[in-house]
Amino acid sequence: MKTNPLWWQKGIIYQIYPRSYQDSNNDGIGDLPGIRQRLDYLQSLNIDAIWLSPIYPSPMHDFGYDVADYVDINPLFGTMADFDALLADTHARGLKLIIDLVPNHTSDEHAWFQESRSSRDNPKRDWYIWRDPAPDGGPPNNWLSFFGGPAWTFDDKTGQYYLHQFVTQQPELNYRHPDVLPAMLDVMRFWLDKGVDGFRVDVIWLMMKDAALRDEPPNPDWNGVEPYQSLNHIYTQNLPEVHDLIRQMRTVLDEYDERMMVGEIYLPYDQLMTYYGEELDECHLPFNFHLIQAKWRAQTIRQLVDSYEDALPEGAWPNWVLGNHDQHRIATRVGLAQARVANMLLLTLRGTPTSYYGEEIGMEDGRIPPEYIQDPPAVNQPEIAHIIGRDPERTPMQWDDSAHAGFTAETAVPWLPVAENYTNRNVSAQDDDPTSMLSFYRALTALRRSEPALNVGHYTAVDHDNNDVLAYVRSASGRTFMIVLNFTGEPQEVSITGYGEKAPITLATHMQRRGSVTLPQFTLAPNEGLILQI
Ligand code: TEU
Ligand code: CA
Repeated sequence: MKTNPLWWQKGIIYQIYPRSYQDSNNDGIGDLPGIRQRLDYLQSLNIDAIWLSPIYPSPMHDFGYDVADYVDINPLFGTMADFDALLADTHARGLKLIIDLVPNHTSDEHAWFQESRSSRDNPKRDWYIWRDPAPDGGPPNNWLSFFGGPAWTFDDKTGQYYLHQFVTQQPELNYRHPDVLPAMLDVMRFWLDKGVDGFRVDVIWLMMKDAALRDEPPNPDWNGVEPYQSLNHIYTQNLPEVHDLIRQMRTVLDEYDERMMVGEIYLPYDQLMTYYGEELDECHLPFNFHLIQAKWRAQTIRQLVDSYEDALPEGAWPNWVLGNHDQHRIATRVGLAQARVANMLLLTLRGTPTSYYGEEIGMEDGRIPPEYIQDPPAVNQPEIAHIIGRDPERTPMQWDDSAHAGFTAETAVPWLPVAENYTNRNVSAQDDDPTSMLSFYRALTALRRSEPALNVGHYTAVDHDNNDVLAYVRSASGRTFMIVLNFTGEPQEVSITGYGEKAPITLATHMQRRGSVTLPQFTLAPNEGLILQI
């Protein structure tokens, strides 16, 4: 068991996509005063930290991940005074606030890029990655954008290409230039001085690129769907030099009390672990996205949890994620009934859980009519928009059954349409229903908070012979819970030996279920999960 756990180890992180949470001024876009109005609700979820996706000034080509100024607030979201008020109120309630930091690229409207593109001899020219055209006039190499097309755009004024692995309007900073990282560290200090508790760092594993800009080799396993996946990204991702940058970022955080960073990193476990740092001197938490990517099978998840636990370096703290603003929602991926099992898993595994707004009420992906599609990868690649488009998981929070689900005024036009199921899938409808998904989520988070076994205790897998059921034990200070999860829509017979006979049910996905089970022989209902006391 972890002794003296820090807030980001013991606590639950809740991600808010600010555009979609609560609109306070009826322009159809969520904002900071809107979030502030919902602090009662946030507190009622028993979460510990709020992470806000970017709120900086931005032309919104990538909905805020194209930052035009790192030290200000986008007027769409409010003012710096609104931010300060939100931070103060968040802290007053004992909650932490994590903001998104997007160091890999800026907006093309950022002053740094404006200078950089103005002439080849501008002092900021090499703050970005510029290269001459290839001999045929085309891009300098074969690198691709995640969002379709080449990763290079030609700039007429100075006759060179600049690198961008996302939209054209997101030029990439050059961290091989000695002045770039210090500028970003100053950005971090600006927010840390204000009192923010941490950063979620965007695409931290992409921050360094091959100095020689070599062509990337083809990916032999490409399934032919997403062009970006057709190359093996050995020269644009996970370069060894990135660790030195991350260590320097960590050093800044360590100048303050108990601040943290969680890095966005999509990598297999062996490589993911290197982002804790050899001396645990890099990311406090490198995001573990494997529950999002794995097949939803008990066996697969068991293997994934065990291999993660095994791969964790000594002293490194684990974390788990079911969804985010880039991924189809969990309730859509596994179904509404199974989403309760998924939440029980997330909130009983060892390690910091991150919930994506709406997961607590079982929000599903919205249906986006073609004329509403806004996400750049979907706009750029209409043939695969239904697969890679991210608008569906970004639809407005469903608060009640009034027009636009209470997200914005009836007369306003929300920036994305509210999901059709909002009339019954909403906070208000679930609030007073003791067996709703929301009540279940609150019961889970309350239990996790009150039981050291669940928030900081040991994890042990439990062997038994039903391959569709995952079972494990969490324990601390003499208290032990067994979690048993039915990953299927069929009833499952379970037989667990070695843990005694009768085990009282502490919490069940089907909340009416009470009493106890007989461990050597019991039945789980379809999509049922139980937390048992051992
Ligand atoms: O995402 C980076 C990233 O890897 C995603 O592009 C992901 O691969 C894709 O959405 C499919 O899963 C981060 C942000 O989370 C994303 O919203 C931004 O668009 C992107 O960086 C650029 O900043
Ligand atoms: Ca607004």
